This record gives sequence, C-alpha cells and structure tokens, in this order.
Amino acid sequence: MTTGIGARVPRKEDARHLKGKAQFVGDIKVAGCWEAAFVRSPLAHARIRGIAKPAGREAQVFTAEDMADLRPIRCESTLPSYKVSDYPALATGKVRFAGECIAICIAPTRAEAEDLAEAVAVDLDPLPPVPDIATALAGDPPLLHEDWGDNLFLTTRHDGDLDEAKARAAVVIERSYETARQAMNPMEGKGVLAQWDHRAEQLVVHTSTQVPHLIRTGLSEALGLDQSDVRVIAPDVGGGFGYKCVLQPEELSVAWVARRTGRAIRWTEDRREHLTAGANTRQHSYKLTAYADAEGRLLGLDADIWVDVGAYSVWPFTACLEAAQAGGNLPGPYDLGAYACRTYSVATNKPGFTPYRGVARPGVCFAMELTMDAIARAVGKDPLEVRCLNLVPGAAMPFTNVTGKFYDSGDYPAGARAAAKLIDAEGFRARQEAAAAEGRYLGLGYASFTEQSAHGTKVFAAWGLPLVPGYEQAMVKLAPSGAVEVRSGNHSFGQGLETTIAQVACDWLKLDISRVKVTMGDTGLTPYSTGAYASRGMVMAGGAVSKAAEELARRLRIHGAHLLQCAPEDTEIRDGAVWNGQASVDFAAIADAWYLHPDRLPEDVNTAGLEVTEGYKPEIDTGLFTYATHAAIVEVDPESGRTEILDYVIFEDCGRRVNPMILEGQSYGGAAQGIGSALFEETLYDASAQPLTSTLADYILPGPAELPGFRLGHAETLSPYSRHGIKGVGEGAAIAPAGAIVNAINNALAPLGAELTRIPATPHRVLDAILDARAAREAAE
Ligand code: MCN
Ligand code: SMO
Repeated sequence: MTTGIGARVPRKEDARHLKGKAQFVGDIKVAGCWEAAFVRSPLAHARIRGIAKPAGREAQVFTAEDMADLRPIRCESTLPSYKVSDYPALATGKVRFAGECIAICIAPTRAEAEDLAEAVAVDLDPLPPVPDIATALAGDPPLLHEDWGDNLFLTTRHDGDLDEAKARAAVVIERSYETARQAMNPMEGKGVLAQWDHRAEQLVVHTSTQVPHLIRTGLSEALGLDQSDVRVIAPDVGGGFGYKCVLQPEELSVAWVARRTGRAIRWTEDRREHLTAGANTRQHSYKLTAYADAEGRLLGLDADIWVDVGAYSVWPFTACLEAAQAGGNLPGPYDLGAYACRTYSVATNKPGFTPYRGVARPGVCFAMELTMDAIARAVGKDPLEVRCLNLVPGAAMPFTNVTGKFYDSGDYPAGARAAAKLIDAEGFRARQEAAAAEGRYLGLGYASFTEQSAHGTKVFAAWGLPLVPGYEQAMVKLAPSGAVEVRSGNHSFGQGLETTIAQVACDWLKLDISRVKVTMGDTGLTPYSTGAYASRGMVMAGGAVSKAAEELARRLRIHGAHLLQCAPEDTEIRDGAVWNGQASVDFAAIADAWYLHPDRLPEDVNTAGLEVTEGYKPEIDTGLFTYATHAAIVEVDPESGRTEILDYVIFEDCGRRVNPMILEGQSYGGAAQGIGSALFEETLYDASAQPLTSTLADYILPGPAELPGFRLGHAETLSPYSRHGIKGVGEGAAIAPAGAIVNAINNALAPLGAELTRIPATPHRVLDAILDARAAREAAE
C-alpha cells in the first residue's frame, strides 16, 4: 500500500495520544519548576491606584513596575486610520478588561501561587465601562485609549458605485445581522514553561502554540534579547484553532520571570481563564442592502460591518484582521456587480480579539447566505437556483472578483448542485409537505463559501503588519539507517500535518510512512516558518517538504547509480531503494556509503550530502481558494424553539487531497464548531462588561448528542498555482454551518412568517422570532 499523497494513512501522532504518552506543556517535568498564577482585574475599566504585595512574599510577586524593561505587545499596521494599542504583559496605569493580568505570582505549586494571588491587594478606581459597540461609538464615550480621541482601532472603506445597481434593481433587501462573541475552547488551554539554559545561554520556552518561530520573534523583541538567545519549543498541542497563533501577555510574563529568577516557571491556563480572559472572537454586526434583478441576479451590495474587537491589538495580526477580512470576503463565492463596504473595528472593555477558525468568514458567510435566501424568497425562486445564478462558474476561472480576490480554480455552481443532490433536495419537498401535514416544521438551507487559504506575502504586506509570511523552508534527510527525517518549523496541533507532510516525503521517496520521522515545532531544530494559520500548513510546509524530498530523491539516484554502476537516468526509486532493471541498492546501503564509507563514492560527489533544505511559496500570493457548499435539513419545534439537525452534507473541493481520512476529520471538527456558532455558543457580558459565561455550564458547547452524522462529497480540482495542486482547507468547515442551519430554520418557519437574523439560534431566539412574526401579522390585520 502506498503511503504517499492521496493515501488514507492513520495519523502517526495518534499512537502516543491514544496511549496517554503525548507530551503537552503540562506534562513536562523540570527539576525545581515553580508554577505561576495571575492576579487578574475584577473590573473591566479602572485606574490602578496601587498594588500591595503580601508582606514577606514580595520576591514571589511581580507587577508592571518590576518589569520596566519588558516591552509591551505592540502591533503596528500601516493601514490608514489604524491606531496602535500598547498591550503590556501586566496592566500599567489602567485596566481595560475584566481578567486583564495585573500581577504574576510564583510558588512551588499552582495552589500556593493562587493563594498568593489572592493575598495581593489591588486598589482600583473604577472608570465608566464600554461594554458594547453602541456605548463605544455614542457621543462623548468613555475612552479605552485616551490619546486616541475615539474608540476606533480602524475603519476601512471599499468604495463602489451602486447607482446603476439601484436603478436596475427589481428587489432591494435590507437586513441587519448579528453574530455572538465566542471562545475557541481547544481541549488543551494555553500553557507555557520557560527556563534559562545556562549551558546554551538561551531562554528555552515550551509553549502551546501553532507558531513557534513567530513566538520566538515576538518574545525576543519584547524581552530585548537576540533571537538566538531564545529557543521556543511547541510540544504536543491539544488544539489551537487560531487562539494559539498570537503572542500572549502571559507568555511574556512567564518568560520574563524565568529570566529574572533563574527558575523554571510554568503557567497553565484554566478553563475559567480561557473563557473570560484569553479567547474572544467572532462578534460582528452587519447592515446590508442587496440589489437584485427580478431573476435574483445580484447587481450590487452595500454593507456596514462593525466588529467588537475588545481592548487591545494582538501580535502579529492586530485587532483589525477580522473586520478588514470581513470587508474583503463578504462577496464570497459570488460574482456580484457593484460593491461598497465600510468596516469598523471598535474598541470595548473586553479581551482583545484573537483569530478563530475561519477568521471573519463565518460571520460574512452567515450574512451573505441569509441575504441570498432573502433574495430567493423575494423573487419567488428556489434558493439553490438563485445561488447558482450568482456563483462563479468553472468556465470563468481563474476569476478576479469585485474586491480583487483571485479565484484560482474550481466550479462553484457545480459544487452547490452536488451538495443539493447529496442531501436529496428534490425528495425533500415531499418530505417537508408530509411533515407539514402532521404539523411539523422541516426546513432545508444552504450556505456556499470560498476559503482563501495559504495567502501570503503581498496580501499581508498590503496590511502593513509586523509579520509578512513568505517562503517556507523544510529539511528532508536520509538518516544513516536508511530512514528519512523531515524537519519543519511549522507545527501539528491536531490538524494532522505531522502525518501529511510525511506523506508528501513518501510520495517522492517511495517508502513506507513508518520509515519517516518528523520533527516539528522546535526553533532549535527546524528551519524558520511562520507557522500554521490561515489554512497554510499543508500548502506551505507540504510544498517545502515536496521540493526538498524531490531533490533528495535526485541525489539518491545519483549515489545509487554510482553504486549500481549505471547512469542516474537509468534508475528509478521504489520500495525504499534505487533500482536499475532487476538490480537495486537500498537506502540503508546508500546512507552507509555516504556516512560511513565515502570511499565507495566518486571524488566529485556533491558535498551537500543527503540532507536537503528547500524553500517554497506558491506561484501566487493571493491564496488558493477552496470552496464548498453545506446543506442542512432541520426540524424546528415551534413550541419549545428547539432545532434538531436531521441531515447535514458538505460538498467540498480543496484541490489535491493529501489524506482523505484526515480531511474527513477536518470537516467533522470544523462543522461541529460551526454548529456551536449556529446554535449554542455565546460569550456574554453584562452592562459593566463583566463576563457572565465563565464556566462550561454557562458557555454551551455542542457535544456528540447535538451533532448530526455528517455526509461528505468531494471534487478535486487541482490548483494550477500550488505544488501538487493542493489547496488549504483546515478552517473551511467551520465557516458555513451558521448560514446553512439558520437558512434551514427560516425555511422551516416560513409558514409562520418568522425569520432569524442572529446567532446562536437558541430556542429563546427562535421563539422570539415566531412571536415577533405573529405580532407583526396581527398588527397588519
Ligand atoms: N489536508 C490534506 N489535503 C489538503 C489540505 C489539507 O490532507 N489538500 C490536511 C492536512 O493534514 C492538514 C489539514 O488537512 O494538516 C489542514 O490543512 P491546512 O488547511 O493546510 O491547515 P493548517 O495545517 O495550516 O492548519 C491550521 C488550520 C487552521 S488555520 C485552524 S484555525 C484549524 C484547522 O487547521 N485548527 C485546528 N484545523 C484544526 N484541526 C484541529 N484538530 N485542531 C486545530 O487547532
Ligand atoms: S484561525 Mo486559523 O489559526 O487561521
């Protein structure tokens, strides 16, 4: 069986996970390691009058005053109107959200560190809080960053001329949409362990991250150390989902204290810290006006998008990634005529935004897909037909859309039709009618989207961010035993890269995956990589491994040919050996010749040996666009407001699939998170910006009982612009569920005239929509 590209290989990493032998930050044992706990602000907005350390324990407590030499997290961008926030590791002068770190306490155990944290007295002078966008933008609001003059991190505009669309429009759809604030909830929270290595003269930081090399860059800049004085190791990571691709203030404090005290220090995020202080994302408000002709063809779209991004910009993506991406991605997979959009990244007294699987697109897909259905209802057509009328067809590829996005390949309407077929949309009508006859409410909904993956240099450079991802390097080496070693500075944190980059190497070197050892995530052992986010891991790390493995294969054939006494052109690689006709020399013999018996090789042998480092970037910077349509059938109980998902299909095209089994897992997991957004998950704050959802009893995650048996379909349109035609897809399945499910709910409730425009679609909101529709009907009668 081949274990190369396209094989359904079980994941290499699963054995250690299933046996409980994996090593997360919390599993690492270091002699003399102390644990850290943070004193966190009880108020959302306040001036710090004073901090009193407990008497006799001063040496175990550190505040911003102690860390005067530590630079704050400062994320610049050259976008016009962007305002920079200084995000200190420990609050300085003022606190800007409940849960912000004020002091770090260290002790031999976490329990002792927490006791110490409770004994620290913080004197706060409350300031009026900014709990939401309305307060932030009201006349003369309290200011988070006084020198700004307002509470806006950034506004962006896309100006388009809508006059013709307005003049020609047969229908005009105006809607407001809201998506909830959320937390990512990876199984493993954030964790960091820092220690000074006297022998290497390095700060060694084990941290639960998707981006080890980036964290090294960020830490060394903030600490004022040379990058070579810092080694970052990401061990096993129990999920990241975007939360773990930014530099966190706790990482800075722990690193600083370890350096100052000379002691190993660890902090392990607990669930309450995660839910209240760390992970905030997703909260968007939309006001859309869509202009369409009588057939349902979109002529123009006008949009305002507000994003409640919290108090501080995260490094290196800023607080504005969501809104800027939302403005650029709202048109989605559609060829819409004219487009105008304004976005507002609004500062509030909440934790700063971090990216979350799909970044902005779950919100824009929800808004756009509900609008498509509203157009379909207005022109009296099937929502699938209206979609197909507007989706970019295969014949138009490659296609540059209205915001300048370059759709590299695929056939979007064909994908939507395939999803409809898979869910048996035709048969559904009869099913819906039969259910209606029994007084039951069934609905079918679609959502289509594109996922810009592995977008790189020019896209990020245009935002003027401190980090512009570019070339990715990887090393592939023939080990003395004849096995293969792959080293990548990217990381595997659940999405399976550890297995799939090995598969890419197997593809060139034609050996079984059990013979490939993968080392990732250690800046001391791997070439620079900006890491895995924006669904770039497979394309970038896979591309670099592919190039390096190809070159190693070429060198192996040269060495093998010499040992076989033939020309390299007359050889081929298979079964872990170089062959010339019936004669072969296996990799172990080639390795033996290079490492231990170079006398068997010619004098003019390539001295670069059997260790190859190559770099890679796709031929275009604008990204490879994966696309998909999700379709859901739901039943809504109008008495309780409960929604049950009866069927759910995903039809997706991510180019060449490296491991179809892993991809199924990516779809299931992503869609589960999307269903969380659609029906359950919501981080709530009260009017004083106090978090209300601080446990998993308040913040509702979907479990197996709430999830449907997903059914999947695939097309495999190779991208002409990436190695092997691969496109990224890790975020995709999280993008569409809210659109598909709420469209299905609205389809089910159409006989009652109810329409939901807000997620999560909790029973309470469903009932409200039904009651609102009834009240409107009665008022009209
Ligand atoms: N893959 C494949 N063939 C392709 C594309 C991808 O087989 N054509 C597989 C690869 O195994 C790859 C995985 O799918 O590892 C996702 O690939 P890719 O789209 O390149 O995404 P990244 O490797 O960059 O992973 C990050 C991405 C993002 S941005 C988020 S957020 C997310 C996601 O992946 N976080 C995850 N999926 C996750 N899955 C898990 N279990 N945990 C997370 O934290
Ligand atoms: S949110 Mo994924 O790490 O781009």
